Amino acid sequence: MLLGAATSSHQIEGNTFNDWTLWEREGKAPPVGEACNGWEKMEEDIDLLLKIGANAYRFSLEWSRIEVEDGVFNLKNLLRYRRFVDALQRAGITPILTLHHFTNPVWFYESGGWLRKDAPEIFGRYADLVSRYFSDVKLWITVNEPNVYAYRGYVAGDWPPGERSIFKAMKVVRNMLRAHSQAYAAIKANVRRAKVGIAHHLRVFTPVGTPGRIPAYLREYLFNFLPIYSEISGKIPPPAAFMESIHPGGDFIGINYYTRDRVRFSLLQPFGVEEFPEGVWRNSLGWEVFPEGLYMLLKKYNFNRPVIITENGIATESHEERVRFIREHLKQVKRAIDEGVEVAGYLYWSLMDNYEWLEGYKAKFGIFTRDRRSKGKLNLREIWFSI
Ligand code: IFM
Repeated sequence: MLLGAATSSHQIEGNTFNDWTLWEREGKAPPVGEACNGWEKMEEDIDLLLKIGANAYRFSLEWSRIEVEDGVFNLKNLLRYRRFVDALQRAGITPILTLHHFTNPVWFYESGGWLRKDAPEIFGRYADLVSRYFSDVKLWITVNEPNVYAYRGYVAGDWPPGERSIFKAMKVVRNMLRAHSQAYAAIKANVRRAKVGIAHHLRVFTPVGTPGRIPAYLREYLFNFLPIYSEISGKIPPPAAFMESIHPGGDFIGINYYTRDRVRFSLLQPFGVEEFPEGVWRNSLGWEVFPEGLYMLLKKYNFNRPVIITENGIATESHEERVRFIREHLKQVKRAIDEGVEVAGYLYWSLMDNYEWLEGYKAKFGIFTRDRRSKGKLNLREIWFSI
């Protein structure tokens, strides 16, 4: 079984230049600055992984470093990731490469981004180039959390590009699924043994009272079911498309799991309103911690394939609480395994405290932390012990 941790490029590398940089410069998000100095010190992360006994590491390639202009690739930067993958493999750690984790090159963003008609082909070209250089990497994630990306950027509007249109959000989901399909085909053509999937953010939606079933069902359908069903079946259902065919994929099911929403019916909000009862275990961002939800989702969304828990983590200042969180979730993983679900991996989010988007550096998801004042010198806040 793959056991390890996950990160993403913008959240740890520092000094990135992409659409989030523009968002930060407009004062709409805290500045990422040097983050964890990961671009300079990636290899140090291997020591951290070895320290926790990890045999796998999920991280993302920063598209904006690789495709610096439309169709112009910076091979020097690509080879920097190549060296890192070599070092991981020498250390006996399986790399799991993510091609898109929320951030986009500025040229892509400014020309329409994921609303561009040709966005899937553009992404497919990037996936094709990258996979030629990593033909020995077995595990690939094309896109991370297309549902969250589309919701935050195109419905809530608090992430770039700050749109508020369900119609556009559906177009973005459709394009990301098409892009996944293009990338899937490119990677499979270049990497003989590749296993390719999407990292889906799944949530448990619990209705409050009988009328709450309606908005809970709507959320379940759009947020959980639509992207994962499209990936597995190769058909994108309404309202994102009318059973449009894409490449059926999902060599494994990637699940990112954090929380559940309790949903109450509202006449004013088709998706209902969330309830926050007292006395519930919550992380430092106020998200409910509900370990049993992982079991429920593993049972419901395994599609009789191997599942990799591509993210699961807690924002907390307390080491003890993090250990308790991991233990409780692993118990639920075991429960699902005992009932026949094939769980091929568990990756804790995150290896180290990092840039949590709008929350900046306030949310502490890390097993380790970095003392940012000393320019990324490691300060080992170690909480991992035998779980
Ligand atoms: O930090 C994020 C990550 O980028 C995507 N999944 C959820 C994490 C915690 O919010």
